[in-house]
Amino acid sequence: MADDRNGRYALALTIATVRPLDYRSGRAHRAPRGGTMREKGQSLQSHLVDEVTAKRIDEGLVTLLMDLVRPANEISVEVNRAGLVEILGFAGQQNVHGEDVKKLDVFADGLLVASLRETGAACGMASEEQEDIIAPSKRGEGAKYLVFFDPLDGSSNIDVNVSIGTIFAIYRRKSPAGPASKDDFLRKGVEQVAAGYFLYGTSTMLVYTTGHGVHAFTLDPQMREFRASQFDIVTPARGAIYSCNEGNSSKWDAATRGYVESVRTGGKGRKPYTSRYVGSFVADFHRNLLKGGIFLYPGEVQASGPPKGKLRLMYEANPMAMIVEQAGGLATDGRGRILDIQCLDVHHRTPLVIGSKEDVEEYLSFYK
Ligand code: AFP
Repeated sequence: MADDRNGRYALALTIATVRPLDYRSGRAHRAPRGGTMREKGQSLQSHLVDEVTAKRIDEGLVTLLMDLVRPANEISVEVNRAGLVEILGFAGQQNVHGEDVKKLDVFADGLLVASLRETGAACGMASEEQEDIIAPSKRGEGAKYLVFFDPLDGSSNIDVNVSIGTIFAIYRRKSPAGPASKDDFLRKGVEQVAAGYFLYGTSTMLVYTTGHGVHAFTLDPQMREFRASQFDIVTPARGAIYSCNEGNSSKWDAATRGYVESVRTGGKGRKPYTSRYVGSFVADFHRNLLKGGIFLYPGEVQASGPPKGKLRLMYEANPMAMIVEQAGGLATDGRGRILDIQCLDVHHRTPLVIGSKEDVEEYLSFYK
């Protein structure tokens, strides 16, 4: 942890030196052997330091992840206060204190960008909220990583108090220096070095992967600290849940309609699947990751060319595809692996079918 070009690793350095107390027992954590101690209740910072010690990630990635964690912590507070907007004022207006009130998704975007620019851990950013690539701060120009994020996915659910989330994907730059180039952003998901999401639900959770398993951390609302709740998540090989907006079924291709009909009605000695659709991708994905099942946002059939998807490749489909594959599942656009799609534009859209391995394989069998 000695290399500290921009003084950015002070936090990780402190954590490496002072071992935190165990969350439940109050005992100090044992020094990790080979940096692989993974215990429920371990703080996120402590876990990330262990990952660096085990050489699974580097300090630059720790800084970047913590740059996402800090705003997510604040977003979580604001999401909980969202109902008060009714009382305190609406977007574009002033609240009772005479301050401008921003829409929550714009507010979340601003927090993430400011955090990433402050430490200079990213050489570029792309956000669902902004049309253009976001330039780094001066100190970020030498950073190794660039990041995509959807600051508040499912934001149409804010007004009705339903779970929403922040999704992120991190790539290593290809250009040698300076702000990330356009080519640094036009990548395949298979090149992601890390991906994850924050779920603002009954608890706030972080689920992430750096290609070494999928780990979940839950925010302690008192301490405002993320604590490990599950390491090495494995998604069931088959589920009994299907998640899709069936109101769109007339726009789907025959294979997709046939598949959804088969899981909806059962048959072949199998019970019908349960339908569960929140309309917040993070919430639908998280439930299916833990319980097993399949999420579908198929493309709309066009007069010519491939079906047109709604979800965004770089900050919805790819990060979740990396997580699901790490957990033993699959993600496809109906024609191939999501992670192999070449991004053509930072806001590229794709059809997406994602979830338990056997369920996604069965979906694909309807194309044969
Ligand atoms: P919003 O962020 O506009 O609410 O969109 C959410 C989303 O991108 C994704 O989170 C949902 O799975 C999907 O769209 C829901 O789309 P439908 O409302 O068309 O079912």
